[in-house]
Amino acid sequence: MEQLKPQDFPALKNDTFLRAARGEEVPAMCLCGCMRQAGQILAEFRETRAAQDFFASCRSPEVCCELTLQPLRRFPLDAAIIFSDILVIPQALGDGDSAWSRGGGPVFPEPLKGPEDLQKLKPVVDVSEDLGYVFRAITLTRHKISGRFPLIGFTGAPWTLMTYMIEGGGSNTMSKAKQWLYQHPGASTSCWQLLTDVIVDYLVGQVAAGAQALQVFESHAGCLGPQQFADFSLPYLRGISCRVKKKLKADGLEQVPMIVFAKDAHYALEDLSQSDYEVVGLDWTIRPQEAREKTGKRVTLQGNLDPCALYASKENIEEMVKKMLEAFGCRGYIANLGHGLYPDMDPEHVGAFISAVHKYSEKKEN
Ligand code: 1CP
Repeated sequence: MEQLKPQDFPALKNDTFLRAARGEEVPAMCLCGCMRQAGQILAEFRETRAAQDFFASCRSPEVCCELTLQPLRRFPLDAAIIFSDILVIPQALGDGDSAWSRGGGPVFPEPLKGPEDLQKLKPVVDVSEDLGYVFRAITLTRHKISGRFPLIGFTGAPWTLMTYMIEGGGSNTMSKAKQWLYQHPGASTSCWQLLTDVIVDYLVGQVAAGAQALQVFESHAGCLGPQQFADFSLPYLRGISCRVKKKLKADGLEQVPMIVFAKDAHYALEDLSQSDYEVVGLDWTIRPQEAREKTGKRVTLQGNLDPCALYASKENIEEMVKKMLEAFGCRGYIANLGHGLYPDMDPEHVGAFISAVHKYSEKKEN
């Protein structure tokens, strides 16, 4: 396979997503299928994925490119999100090849047990060496997209990544990770600083490779309260957006819109809308009006249909989409789900969601 270079990309023909992200007027409401596991509902995706283990898929630019494009072949979406995972960063900090494996979900067989285990992590990650496979996947995919829609890169935020590194996988309570907040605040801070440094280089590297927007997932914000979020998450989210923007400028790269999604952190929406992100993602547990009141006109909002609404009949899905679009209005809004899809969801119901967005957004004035 020839090595494509991150230059001479085909001209972008559909910039609806990028314009909506920047709060500009768009001809119709924009729709982005960019939540985790979007492809899992498709037979072709499951087939491609089954051919190798999860992280082997992430390391193959050709496989990532194919998995990124499969949902876009089925559905008329306005943006693609690169196939990868937030867990590639903890993996790069650990012992590379064997640190993570997957059964029902990602597993870290030797999670951090106490502050002394931080010594086991690499003190510096060279992103072009340790995460260069993601950059190559982005470059290849951007070329293959041929300008039909923009490509979004992403990362996990420090707190969310640290929960996986301490819990060793998913957890309902995050009690082991939260124990660190109370018992080892200094070590927690060192860990977040290390993660933030890697994340900043990683995001800038994604833009250099061809990413046209960036999303930061703080998926485990919900187990922090308002004060803990203010102390342990927000400063790092702000550090990431501010440092990425500065570094893009210093490196002569284009500025790209940045999206922050802090699941269940409604109490922080006002702060998040003042954190140098152009877009704030919403889960489904907040009313659109309330989210607008808290964020004003400062940012574009993205979301927020309950993914489980896709288990409803197609008629009901259409009705729910109509209500959601009326509540958010067209300007400064990107239609999406409030979180990822589940593998047992019917692709036809995803199609009904997307058709409903097109039907009702095209009718509306901005
Ligand atoms: O939809 C896509 O395929 C886009 C690529 C993508 C993204 C944006 C994947 C592929 N993962 C992610 C982000 C991600 N990964 C998040 C943030 C978004 C969110 O809150 O959902 C998180 C928390 C993860 C961690 C992760 N990866 C989990 C959850 C574990 C837990 O219990 O907490 C799981 C199950 C995965 C595996 C995974 N990543 C991606 C896919 C398609 C899958 C499913 C497994 C597979 O394909 O075999």
